[in-house]
Amino acid sequence: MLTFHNPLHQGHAPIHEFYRGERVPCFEKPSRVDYVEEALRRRGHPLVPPAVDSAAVLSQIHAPRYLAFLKSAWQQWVGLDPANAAVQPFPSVWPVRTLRSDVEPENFVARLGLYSMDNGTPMAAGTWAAAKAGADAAASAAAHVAQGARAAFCCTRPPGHHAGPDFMGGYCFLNNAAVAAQVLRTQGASRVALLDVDYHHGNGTQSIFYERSDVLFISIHGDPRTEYPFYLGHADETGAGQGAGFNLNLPLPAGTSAAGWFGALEAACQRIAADGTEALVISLGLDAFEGDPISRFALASDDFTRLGERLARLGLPTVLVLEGGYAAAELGTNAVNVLDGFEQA
Ligand code: OKP
Ligand code: ZN
Repeated sequence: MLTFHNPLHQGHAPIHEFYRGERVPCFEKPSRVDYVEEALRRRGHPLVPPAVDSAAVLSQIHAPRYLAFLKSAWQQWVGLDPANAAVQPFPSVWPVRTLRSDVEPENFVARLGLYSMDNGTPMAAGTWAAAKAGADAAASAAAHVAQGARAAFCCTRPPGHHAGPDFMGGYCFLNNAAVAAQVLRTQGASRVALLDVDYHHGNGTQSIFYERSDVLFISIHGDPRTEYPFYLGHADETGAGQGAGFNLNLPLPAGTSAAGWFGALEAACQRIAADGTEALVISLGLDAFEGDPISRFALASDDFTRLGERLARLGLPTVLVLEGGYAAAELGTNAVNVLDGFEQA
């Protein structure tokens, strides 16, 4: 399967994040994608760089002031003090209920909080360039499928599905899967389904499409009552306005077995098949893997082959976009198992 890779991902290399109140090495690290690229080459999947500039579609997905902030955030940070070049910025204050988010503060860390949902999304010097090239790769994969390819893979980091209209979060800055869905829509598919199989609910993607009926969002994920992102992803979130009925959350308890997980996948696939869907985007997180260090589902590597087979049986033009998955050494095998299962079905 043709893979659009992100040639700039290594420039996004923050050193640490906070975990249980302590600073720990980042789980979302460059070697993740290095492992996937190595497995793609070994198993015969061609890799090409992005061919499309996603700037126009990004402004259909994200708010202008958020994009403007993200683009220049690192320069703003280092402009405060040249020594900041060796320091990661973290937000420490957020405009929650009753506080105003319409006025951009002049203080950098306050602006960072305005545009963040958590303190778990560290930045580095190359973050904007890496995130933008990833969105370009997602747009490229979608354009390739819109032009008639059966499927394409976007192999990128940082991931995207927690990034909402105007905020970053959960290691995500730009919503690559939303970009892919939007490109499919504007290039001919009148109804797109976006299925998110990452362990964590794709809150950003849900919010981007919550009032739209042209993009059906479905997510299988750890129950937000106990799992990140905690504040979205419940079964009673079914869409609003024009989008009423076009959002389907399938939360599962932490510890759910592979059999339980595939039951939810079957429900998701039946809804996609019943919906007049013309094109499919998969938010391909691989952290439902039994060996994932921060997640609690139990898929084995072979189960990812079965996932690919089931997705292929939907018979739809399909864009797969890499999201999470933190068992880095197994990530290549698990990701390429999905692609091979898809192609062999
Ligand atoms: C991103 B994706 C706390 C550590 C946990 C949230 C997990 C983000 C997962 N700072 N951070 O959906 O794989
Ligand atoms: Zn995840």
